[in-house]
Amino acid sequence: MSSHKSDFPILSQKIHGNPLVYLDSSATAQQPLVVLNAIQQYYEASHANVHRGVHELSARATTLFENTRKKIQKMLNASHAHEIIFTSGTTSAINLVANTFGKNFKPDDEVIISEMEHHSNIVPWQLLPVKLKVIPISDQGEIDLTEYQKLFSSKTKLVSITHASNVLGTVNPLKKIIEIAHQKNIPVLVDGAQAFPHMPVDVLDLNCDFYTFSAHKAYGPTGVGVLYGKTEALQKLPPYQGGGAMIESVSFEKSTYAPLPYKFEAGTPNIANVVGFHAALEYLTNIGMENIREHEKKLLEVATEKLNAIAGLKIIGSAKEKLGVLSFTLKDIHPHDIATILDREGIAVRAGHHCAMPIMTRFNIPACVRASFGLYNTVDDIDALVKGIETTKRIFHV
Ligand code: ALA
Repeated sequence: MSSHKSDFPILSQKIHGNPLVYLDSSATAQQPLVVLNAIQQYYEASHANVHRGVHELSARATTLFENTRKKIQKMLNASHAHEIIFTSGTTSAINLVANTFGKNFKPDDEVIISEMEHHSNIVPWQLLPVKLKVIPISDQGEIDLTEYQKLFSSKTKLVSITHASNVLGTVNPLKKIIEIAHQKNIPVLVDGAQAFPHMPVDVLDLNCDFYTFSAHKAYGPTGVGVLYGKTEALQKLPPYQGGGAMIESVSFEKSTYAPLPYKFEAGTPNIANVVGFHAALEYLTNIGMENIREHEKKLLEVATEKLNAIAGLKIIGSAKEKLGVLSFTLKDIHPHDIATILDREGIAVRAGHHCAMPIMTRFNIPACVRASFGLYNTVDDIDALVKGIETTKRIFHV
């Protein structure tokens, strides 16, 4: 895959006098110029509220907004456009399901999650009267499928699991996980925030009941997320937030609700950013999700080899199927110190618990450094990271 760095204006700058090396795409990815242009053009030529007006601008805005829904349907291979619900992000999509599907949970009901979940697939369930059953992970950072099967009981209501870990990079064997749950008539929600931007996703092939992801990790703008749900799964859910656009009729005695997807899209949506997201999705499909996956696999291979060769550096997570995510510790140097020194070299990585504290507990570390790759990264970026780590070692005399 040829380098796409020059498509991203933000990446051409210097940080502390050094060329920016952006290795924090798991936190948020950068936007290609086509996305920035699409948002500006939308505001310059087509902005109006959607689904409300008969005037030309409203019709234009509605078409652009709905085009993004159709594009997502196509990319996910979903059966219908109405199965794509716009939210403000993955977190709000999971909260939507928790607060509707979980509305009638009883305190001894159970939701199965895994030990590698991000906080946004832990805390929404903890706000409900429900018990969490946790699938353990191995030292390599892989789901234990035998233990998973043992967690089902007559109280199990849902399996809610990440497609890929934001810390370990592990890509979970979702088809198997979903098949096992379905054999027991239990629906499955997938947190796809990390996976969607980095690999092809086919919800029909996976056969998941719900799939969630965020635009900003997929080279789109912030403030937009997606909840995909099978029609029959979404139809069973009560409305979430009340307001304009989600109703069919309103009186003081009784209101009735709009059909899918609008039933779950109360209020004015994030129109401009949904429109901008279309440009990001076009950009991704023009490059090809398979090509992106291959490119990032190669980067991961090179980075794993080079980082493993650094004395005192320990990589956290060595699953067979991984995304371009490399978390590590370096002797007993605090991850924030490492990230601060790397930043002085122009290298942006994330340090801390990565909003996944239970993973830190599992690997018995307080925190770690994470380098995460996007489609714009190159082997030169990995060399810069290695050089930055060597500088850190020199400063700390380790
Ligand atoms: N989930 C985001 C991350 O992993 C915030 O950094």
